[in-house]
This record gives sequence, C-alpha cells and structure tokens, in this order.
Amino acid sequence: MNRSLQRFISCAALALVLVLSVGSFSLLAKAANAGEPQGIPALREIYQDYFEIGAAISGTTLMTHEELLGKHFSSLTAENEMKPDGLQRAEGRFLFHIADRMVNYALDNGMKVRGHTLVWHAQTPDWFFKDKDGNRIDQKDVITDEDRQLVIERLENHIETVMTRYAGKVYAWDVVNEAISDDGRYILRQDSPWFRILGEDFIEIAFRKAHEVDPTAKLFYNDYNIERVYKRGRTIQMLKSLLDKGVPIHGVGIQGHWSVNDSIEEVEQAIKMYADLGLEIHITELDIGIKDVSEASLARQAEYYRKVFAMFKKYSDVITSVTLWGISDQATWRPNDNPLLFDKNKEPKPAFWAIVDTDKSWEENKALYLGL
Ligand code: 9MR
Repeated sequence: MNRSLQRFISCAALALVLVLSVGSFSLLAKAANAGEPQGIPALREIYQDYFEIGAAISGTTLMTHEELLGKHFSSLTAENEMKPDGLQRAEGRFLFHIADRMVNYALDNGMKVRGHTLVWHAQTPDWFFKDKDGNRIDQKDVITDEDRQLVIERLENHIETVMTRYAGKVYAWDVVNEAISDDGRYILRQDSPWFRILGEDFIEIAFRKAHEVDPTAKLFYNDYNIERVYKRGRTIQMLKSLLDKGVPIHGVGIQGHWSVNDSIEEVEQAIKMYADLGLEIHITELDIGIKDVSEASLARQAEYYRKVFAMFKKYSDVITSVTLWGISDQATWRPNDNPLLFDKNKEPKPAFWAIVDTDKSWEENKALYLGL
C-alpha cells in the first residue's frame, strides 16, 4: 500500500470516528433531555389515548381543588348535585344553579360531563312516591293503576326536564343507579320504592324516556360490586333481558369502591363479560381504600392502582372513561380510608406516581419527573 493511500485511509477512519462520536454525543444529549425532570405530569395528557380520566366534584371542591381539576381531569361528575334531591327537592321546583356552574366549568375547560343520576332508590325526595293525599304509595297494601301512572309521570317528567336542560352538554348519564339486589334470592333490590311501585318496568321506562329526550346521550346502568361474582350473574341477566327487548342501554358503570385486598382478576373477568354484551364500560366511582397512611400502606395502594390501571389500559377499546370518586383525600366520602391519588394537602401520593407509567414503579416515575 503506498503512503498516500495509507494517509487517505487513516484520514477516512478519523473522520468516521469523529462523525460517530458527534452522532452518539447528540443521541446522549437527546436522552438526557428526555430524562430531564418535567415536574408533575397531567393525568389527562397521559391517558388521552386510552380513556377519559374523571373526578367527582362538589360545589365546594370545584373552588378548593380547581387547580388539580383543571390540570389532571378530562371529565367531571357531580358527586351529589345532579341527583334527584339535588335538582328537584320539591315537585316542579327545579334548582339548577350549582349543576349549571359545574357543567359550564367543564365545557369552558374542555372537559366532558357524566350525569349522575336520574333514577335511584336513595337521595330521591319522598314526594316522588306520595299519592295526592300524602300517603307513601310504596307502603300501601294495594297499589292502584292511578298510583302507578302518577309515579311514572313524575319519573318521566324528571328525566325530561333534566336531560333537556343538559342535552348536548352532558354526554353520558347514569340513568338507573343500583337496582340490583345484594341478596342472591332476587335479581332486583326489593327495598327500592321504584321497584315496589312499578316492578321491574321502572328500568325500561327510564331508559326509553332518556333515549327519547336526548338520543345522542350515552345511557348507562351504574352499580357497585357488579364486578364481583356474587352480583355479576344477576346483573348480566338483567342487562341481557333489557337488551333483548331493545331497551336503549349503551353502557355499564362499574363503580369501583375498592380496597387493596380486592381481587383485580375478578374485575378483569367482569369487564370481559360486560363487553361481551356489546356494552361500553365506564369505571364511574373509583377509590381504593387503605387502613392508614404509613409508608407501607401508601406503597401497597400505589401498587394496586398501578396494576388496576395497567389492566384498564389493556381494555381501553371497551373502557372509555375512568372517574375517581373525589379529587383528594381531603374531600372524599371515605375520609378514613385515604382512597384517592392526592393527599389531604392535595399533593400527589405514591398512587398518583404509580399510574403515571404503569410499566414502572411509582418511585421510578417520581424520580424521573421530579429529578430526585
Ligand atoms: O359520595 C356521595 C356522598 O357524599 C353521599 O353522602 C352519598 C349519599 O347516598 O352518596 C355518595 O355517592 C354514592 C353514589 O352516588 C352512588 N354510589 C355510591 C356512592 C358512595 O356512597
């Protein structure tokens, strides 16, 4: 090999080394950039390709938790304010001001609204079930056709007034809440005044009316423990018979008031079974309780949230919304169970970090985003 060829080869080798090292340096720089701490990420961005991520709010938390709400959530549910006793405490006197405020806030901030709930045995004023003499119809020995007609009119009128007001604004409604019995001898809850007066027909009447009033709304049946074996079969039986009759039910709401000891496999099985009915699934009231806020309990809760969100993501073709029942442990119906993602000071808990990336541990996620 002559000298000039030798020189050419060594120059070319040097150039190649230079090019490669500049390339890998910029790759390294890029990797470092990606790993740069970015601060607390927004859940609604993290989950945007999977499902809506929602929170239940009250008139108070809408103000006290506005920052967390606006940053993390893409969907809102009124925890109490859109229930029958929130909207129509006295017959014909609808009070919409708090619900309106919530709905307007959601729409102004690009969020969706789930309506909760139109027909329920609880939080429904007595007058719905009284005859014109003031007697409770559901407690009578003999219920007349006239009694039934009166109650159907009230049920339909409530649905009509509420859904008309929020047509095009509330995209999904829990039309009927908690109608399934906890007692294995019965399909439907026997202590519901709706059931006592109208029998099983009240469910069909409610869904048909809801669909007539707002044909664009997604109509849900919502209940607790319907993912558990003891209640699942009866729920499927009820839903199937309604669907067979052509009743417009579009989805099932699994509430999700759980604790860290509850089986996730059972939930997964139920999701498959409800999906097989052709129904969309919303997780509507998620909160996962722990006994204390020791480091070990918080870590256990984080691991549970991580696993359950990993499973939800796996079924995101059928699960289209996951709503937490509250925002922080400061405002929850289970104050002793500390069941939410933010603590009493509204700071993100290990459970929050756990669902930021369900392929990593909560510690890794936190370190990555906060640079600790
Ligand atoms: O969280 C709600 C709480 O503030 C009310 O006091 C309670 C009254 O019934 O209802 C709670 O919400 C329930 C929801 O509407 C339906 N599923 C069970 C929820 C927790 O009890």
